Amino acid sequence: FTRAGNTTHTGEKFPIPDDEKFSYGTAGFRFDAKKLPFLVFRCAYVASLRARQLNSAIGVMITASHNPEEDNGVKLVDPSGDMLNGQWEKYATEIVNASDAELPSAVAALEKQMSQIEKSFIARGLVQNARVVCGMDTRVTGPHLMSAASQGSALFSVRFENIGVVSTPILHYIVKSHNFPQFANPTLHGYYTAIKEAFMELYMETEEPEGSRYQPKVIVDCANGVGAPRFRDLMKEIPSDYLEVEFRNENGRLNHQCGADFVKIKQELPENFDGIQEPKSASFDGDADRLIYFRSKKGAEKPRAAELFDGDKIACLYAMYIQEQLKAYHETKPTYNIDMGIVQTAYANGASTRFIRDTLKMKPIIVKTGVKYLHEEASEFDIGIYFEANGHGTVVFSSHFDSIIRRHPQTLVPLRRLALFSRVINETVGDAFADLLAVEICLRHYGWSMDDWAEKLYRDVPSHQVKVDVAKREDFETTNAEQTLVKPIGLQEEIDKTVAKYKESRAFVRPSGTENIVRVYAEADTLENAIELGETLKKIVL
Ligand code: 16G
Ligand code: ZN
Repeated sequence: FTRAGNTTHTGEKFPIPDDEKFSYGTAGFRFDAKKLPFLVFRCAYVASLRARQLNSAIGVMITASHNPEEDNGVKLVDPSGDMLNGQWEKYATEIVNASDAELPSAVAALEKQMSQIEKSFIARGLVQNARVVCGMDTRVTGPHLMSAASQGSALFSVRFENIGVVSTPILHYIVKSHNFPQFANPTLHGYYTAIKEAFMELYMETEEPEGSRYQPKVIVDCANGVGAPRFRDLMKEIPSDYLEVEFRNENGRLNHQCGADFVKIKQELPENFDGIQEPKSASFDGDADRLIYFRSKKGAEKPRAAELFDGDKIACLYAMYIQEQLKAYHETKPTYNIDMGIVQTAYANGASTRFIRDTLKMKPIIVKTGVKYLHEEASEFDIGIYFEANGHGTVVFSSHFDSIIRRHPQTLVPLRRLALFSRVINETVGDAFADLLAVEICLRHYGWSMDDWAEKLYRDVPSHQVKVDVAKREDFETTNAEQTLVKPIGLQEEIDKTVAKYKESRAFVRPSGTENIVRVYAEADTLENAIELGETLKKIVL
């Protein structure tokens, strides 16, 4: 039996099995693209209600990121450019799960949550800033879903702005710029200009040390996604003697045998990068919010094996650079300190966590998987660096940092660097383009080649990841930032016993938040042992 079916923007009835419940996951709603039209249509109502309530711009991003080409997804962006507020994730879930018949009462219930003041603003028509800003990735299903979003917003007469094919971080940036005009011009060009100018100024403030082995060139794997057109646009603005970018994987099948997720999970070179070593290579994912540097692994048995410079390596590079600049500030014995923190997930390579603790003398904070958890925790600091090992991450800066560093002309070079670095970075969310430019600045500052970057920070502990198909991922529950299983009862003890048999080992099992599977992560002294440990744990979980 199915619910009568929900009407899409084209008036079709989309049948939904009675027991199917959609939930707003870590990446919004994400499914086979066939299911998406009515979901996007409904999400656009929610976005337009929130836009009216706050008299602000709200973002809608149509993307399924690194997932297969056939999938698509939708997520909402709050006026600050951050991810959607948790309470509104619940509202979105209620609206999306209502049948056609239930919809008016679900919308009325939502409107009832608004305060009297908000309602009176709306009643008096004081909603001139309300708008829904919608972007999409390069998937063929994007334009149809864009029209679903446009018609969903039209139901509440909220202004709709289609910004076309953009990366997810560009959409976040433009939403923020609409609401904070001093931040940047709220257009694609505004984004390019702001990042380019900050990069070029910071480049001028960077001194390459004598004997530098830095090479100003990167070969970029665009995952056949949005990085291809949009990073090309951005790089047209930056002279090639500052940085030369060679583009690969621009027009093939999206995320297929390429892209940051492929490279990270498989630890393998993407298509069209056979045997590549120098100068540097990097992969974006399909919507360009992840960045992984890599090169061909020297002396590896597998011919396509890749050595990764993942989110952890990027985070540590940033941390080292920022710490050095910040030192100059604290040496002036200022009245107010500027604190700095670093946030990771359980997937962070053990060696990176040790490097942060022992060399940088910082206390890394470990949180649950999902950008919003990292972002939230990083926002507690004046300078909060966060990265997932998969290459998603950024640096966020507090208003305290703003008032001390960013809003004043600085005489000290390290402080000018900090101010500029904060503008190269896209604070709203991890941004592969901005992150790549920031990495290049750090490498140039230290005069490092890939060899240097590999050797001077730390060596990764060998790791292995496995997916396990289970009947119900809900049977698995974790605690301790996902590092300990509390359900099924007894399983954690068995995992612990197995892990104890390996040297330098660490492992955890957690249910995926995006697929109906359980993931196993294992580290050990050698790659063979990490693989063996991972596969043994898989058998235990099954
Ligand atoms: C989503 C998350 C990403 C996380 C991944 C984990 C956002 C924007 N994206 O893609 O941060 O690493 O899910 O997937 O939050 P998993 O739960 O299937 O392992
Ligand atoms: Zn992505």
